[in-house]
Amino acid sequence: MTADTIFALATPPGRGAIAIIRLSGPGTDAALTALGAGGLKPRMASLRDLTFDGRVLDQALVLRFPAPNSYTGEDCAELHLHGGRAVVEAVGEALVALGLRPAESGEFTRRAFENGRMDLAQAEAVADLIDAETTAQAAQALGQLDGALSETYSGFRRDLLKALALVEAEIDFPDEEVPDNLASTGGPVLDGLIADLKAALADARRGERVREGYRIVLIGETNAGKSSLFNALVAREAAIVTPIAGTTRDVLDADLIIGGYAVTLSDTAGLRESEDPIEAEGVRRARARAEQADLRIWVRAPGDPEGPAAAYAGPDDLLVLTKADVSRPDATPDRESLVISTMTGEGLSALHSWLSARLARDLSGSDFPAVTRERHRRRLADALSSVEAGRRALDLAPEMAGDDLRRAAESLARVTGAIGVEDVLGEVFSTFCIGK
Ligand SMILES: Nc1nc2c(ncn2[C@@H]2O[C@H](COP(=O)(O)OP(=O)(O)OP(=O)(O)O)[C@@H](O)[C@H]2O)c(=O)[nH]1
Ligand SMILES: [Mg+2]
Repeated sequence: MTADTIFALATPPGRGAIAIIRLSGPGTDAALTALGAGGLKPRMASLRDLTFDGRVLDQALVLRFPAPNSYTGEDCAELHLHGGRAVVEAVGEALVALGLRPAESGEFTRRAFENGRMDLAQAEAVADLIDAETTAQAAQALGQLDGALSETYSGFRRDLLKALALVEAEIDFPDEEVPDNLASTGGPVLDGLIADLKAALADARRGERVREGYRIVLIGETNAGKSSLFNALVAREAAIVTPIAGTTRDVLDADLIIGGYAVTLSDTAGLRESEDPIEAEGVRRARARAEQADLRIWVRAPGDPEGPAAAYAGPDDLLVLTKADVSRPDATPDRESLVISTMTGEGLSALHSWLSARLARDLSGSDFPAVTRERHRRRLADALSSVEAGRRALDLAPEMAGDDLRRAAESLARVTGAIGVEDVLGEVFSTFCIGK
């Protein structure tokens, strides 16, 4: 149990109209009283002069949230101060003098989790919502905060526990009172669960890509116009463009938003054999990036050979034919393609629309909430392999299936923090900002 009382600035540091300091813990009411803001009605805003050591610190709007109906489940309060550095500093110093401790990152939300106010997946959603920069990220985080993702995981776990109960009944009462085929009725339940887990895993990349950004990589021959296109898409002269073949060496990344989705766009070295060790390393990196990308744009200038880029551009990737102002392709390629010129701007808005449509196709909703983190995906994959092992055992020796199913239940429980969570707490809360 947490006995100490913490506080933190919940608004961004620096100068602003209002700064909010948040308090949580058993000493909250005593601290309010010591500052001259005692006896407040719960959840009602009251204007008070905050005083300490005979000095007025600020005229503040104070809110008190008694346990357990607060964010953390403990006694909480919010001090809405005038947002000047001196005011915030003076109130912080007074709180320390009163024995309160500055909170660590994520500590408020960690307490909320520990007091059963939310599960781990919801706590992660709080962090994601704070970090959200696109509407899609915010919508996904809100859905997760709402408990939609937790509900999906709990549903998996309920099916699993149902099958486990059947198997254990068979083990505990092996005589005639229980029909011997009891365990086998668990088979269809497990088959359904295996199908659901597979579907969730097949869909898992979608949630992670919405959260972390969809990876688009430009590949092609040297001088194809990759860096020119990169600059056009990011709307600044980010990459060096010259008529010299082999200008780009390092991979250049830029974060942008297309159609409401976060995208990481990468410019790469032209793919060619090179004696120059620097260029050869650039080409190696370009190939590695191309392999990991969600979408490859094969940038090809008039007269460029098929070249090595063809090997990386799959049927689902996009061919962009550049330098349309110089020469236009006379035949339509037998793959999805667009014709552009970064010199005249031709085709750039069509490319933008194409990319928006592709992002919507790959990232917009499906039947159930997307798995948003690698942590969840790992646990689901563990659960799937245990359930599959349990399913195989069910037909041979049900007493063996029990262990597998218990292991699977544990993997699923770890996602939402229902059991065995100590080791994942650090992983989840270390990425939070202070004051959340
Ligand atoms: N006329 C015309 N020239 C272009 C166009 N796009 C690029 N270029 C020129 O083509 C040359 C190579 O362009 P880059 O964008 O540096 O090509 P790259 O594919 O990044 O080349 P590397 O970095 O060497 O692999 C430069 O001189 C550009 O000005 C275009 O649409 N029209
Ligand atoms: Mg380049």
